Amino acid sequence: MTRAVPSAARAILDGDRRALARAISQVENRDPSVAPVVRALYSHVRNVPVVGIAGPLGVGKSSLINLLVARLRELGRTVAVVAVDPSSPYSGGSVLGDRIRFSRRADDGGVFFRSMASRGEAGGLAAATREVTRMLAAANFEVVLVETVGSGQVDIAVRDVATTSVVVLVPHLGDEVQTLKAGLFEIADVFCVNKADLPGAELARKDLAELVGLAAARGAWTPRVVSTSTFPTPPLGIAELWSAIEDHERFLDDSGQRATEERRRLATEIVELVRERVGRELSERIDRAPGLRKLLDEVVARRIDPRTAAERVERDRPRRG
Ligand SMILES: Nc1nc2c(ncn2[C@@H]2O[C@H](COP(=O)(O)OP(=O)(O)OP(=O)(O)O)[C@@H](O)[C@H]2O)c(=O)[nH]1
Ligand SMILES: [Mg+2]
Repeated sequence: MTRAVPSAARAILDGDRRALARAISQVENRDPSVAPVVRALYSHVRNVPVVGIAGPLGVGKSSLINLLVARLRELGRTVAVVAVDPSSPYSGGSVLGDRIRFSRRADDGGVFFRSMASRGEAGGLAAATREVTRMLAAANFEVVLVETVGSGQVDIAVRDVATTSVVVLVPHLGDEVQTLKAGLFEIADVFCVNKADLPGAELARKDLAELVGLAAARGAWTPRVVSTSTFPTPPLGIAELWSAIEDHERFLDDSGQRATEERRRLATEIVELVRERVGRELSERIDRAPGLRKLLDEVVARRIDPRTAAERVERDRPRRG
């Protein structure tokens, strides 16, 4: 079956940044009309490094990204940055929307910055972010950097998005060691001890290196530990940070893990897309469609329990496979 390539997809492939920005907004807003564009771009997506930069608030993720962008431009690579802001489940607003301080590099066509508000759950966010990173790859960016902030849940979803995950920490690891135990440790391919200009940085690096040594190697890759400082000038360790990321990318190719992990991520993405779509559809229908309303009435009257009702809803869905 052949389908016409939508003009927006053509424009994105041809490097039209406005078309790209518009399509990204549509993905961000879960606008279903972007589907033909996403579909048309898919076969043009190349396997580019997607580097997740995660870590607690204020450790210097944005500052590091700024310098990584500069480093990549020095190396002649084009780069796109996506910053994911977690929205507070209480206020519904974006907590950190105004805190990103990327320098704009407005006249450099080889760089693209974009922030995305995180609506919905971490899983749905990961799926949307992946769609966006693929658009960026189709638009010919050679490296994609993704900054995620704070909340453990969002950080952990980084593994469903990134090919290499960098976890940024700062000296005085007290609190962060707890964070590591809570799961950040498992997601890191590279640890970055930033603010190496502050006292205690060397100790922090050694502690981390020791922890990494103690942990069982994950698929034969031992996470690297790099120290950086973005401030005060001159910056330190940025080239080393990029080399560690590249080493991990090379490891993915040499070991065959790139393909295995991409398959796992795609499976997760499909599940999340179905979960999101089916969930949304059902939420809209549950108290409106006559059959479902009746079922809900029965549950309210305590004649059917919610679990049984859920099974019936599921049973009545058409199946496949
Ligand atoms: N001393 C020192 N301060 C730094 C360094 N890197 C960043 N900072 C400062 O740390 C603060 C936070 O930096 P950001 O780059 O915004 O950190 P972030 O992790 O992106 O912050 P959020 O996105 O809000 O989580 C700023 O005041 C920076 O100037 C560093 O290497 N040394
Ligand atoms: Mg930031």
